[in-house]
Amino acid sequence: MQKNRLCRLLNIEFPILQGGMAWVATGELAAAVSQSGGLGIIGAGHASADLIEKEINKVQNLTDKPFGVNIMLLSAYAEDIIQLVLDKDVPIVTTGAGNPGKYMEAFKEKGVKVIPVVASVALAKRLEKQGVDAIIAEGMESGGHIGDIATMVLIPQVVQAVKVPVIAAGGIADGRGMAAALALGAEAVQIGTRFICARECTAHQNYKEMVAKSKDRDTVVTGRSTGHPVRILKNKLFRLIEKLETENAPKEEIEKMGVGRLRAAAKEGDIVMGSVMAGQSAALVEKIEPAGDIVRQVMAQACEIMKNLNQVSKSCLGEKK
Ligand code: TUI
Repeated sequence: MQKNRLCRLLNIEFPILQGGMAWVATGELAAAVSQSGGLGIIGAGHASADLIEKEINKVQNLTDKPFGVNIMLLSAYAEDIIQLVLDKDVPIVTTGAGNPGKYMEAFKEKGVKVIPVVASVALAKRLEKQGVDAIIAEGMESGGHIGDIATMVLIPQVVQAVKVPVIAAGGIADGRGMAAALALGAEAVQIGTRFICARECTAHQNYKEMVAKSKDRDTVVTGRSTGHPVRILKNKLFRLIEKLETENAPKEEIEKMGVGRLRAAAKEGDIVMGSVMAGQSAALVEKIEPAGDIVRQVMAQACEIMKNLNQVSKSCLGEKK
């Protein structure tokens, strides 16, 4: 069967990218996803280049398949990570929380494929002009740092506005979400939250269990007042930040409250005062299972749905079966 445009661009088998989640998407998870035919992505987050170099080495030792690194542009180490990615011949970069425009030339010179995450149509258009290879359009259902438009309406608008392939992210955890995203015009999906519960994911067991047990109304958004909204699972940290926000505490005080909290949750298992970032799709995640099983299940379910929809459309048009 012919691969779609995005699979050809990235040289992967299935159009499924694993979200580059800071402190959660380490080399072990990225390697497992890439080895299964999707695209594994290491999340650099706020980590130093030394730490991320170790994660890149892990992936390069575990698989020959393509993989990526997500560069969080708000990080103080962003430029060090960019240099690292260039030095280590990482084939694909995704970026988050900013505009990667000024680094495009350096990436292009080395043949690195650049795929920014955007949360708006305007930025998607601007980045297409700057030569990005594809765009991840991320709806506000996502975990972590988010924009304010929902996936259902963001994807068709971005698809209409650009010619490069669009990857849908935000709220997608299974084949139903994938089929919906493809119906909206996306050529691939990025899945984050469900991969937190991959067996190979090195996030603390407490974090994984909190995601697996969560229900529809368990995620909340903090930091709207600081201009950096972040979706997390509700806990004591949320209640303290919420109190500061309602008291109109200074922005610096609210931001200080969040420093180091994601690492505490993901690495030390502090799910009480840690920042347990997760998307709304956490409610759809039920168990901890191998990353390869997740990739195969999502693909199989999406294909089954699309086959059934094809039947429905034929019967709507009055065609004989
Ligand atoms: O980046 C993410 N998700 C993240 S980053 C992160 S680490 C963090 N820790 C503490 C505070 C804040 C972040 C956790 N989750 N997703 C990709 C994403 N990018 N979502 C939204 C955006 C985005 C938002 C605004 C991209 C560009 C942008 O505007 C840039 C511009 O210049 O217009």
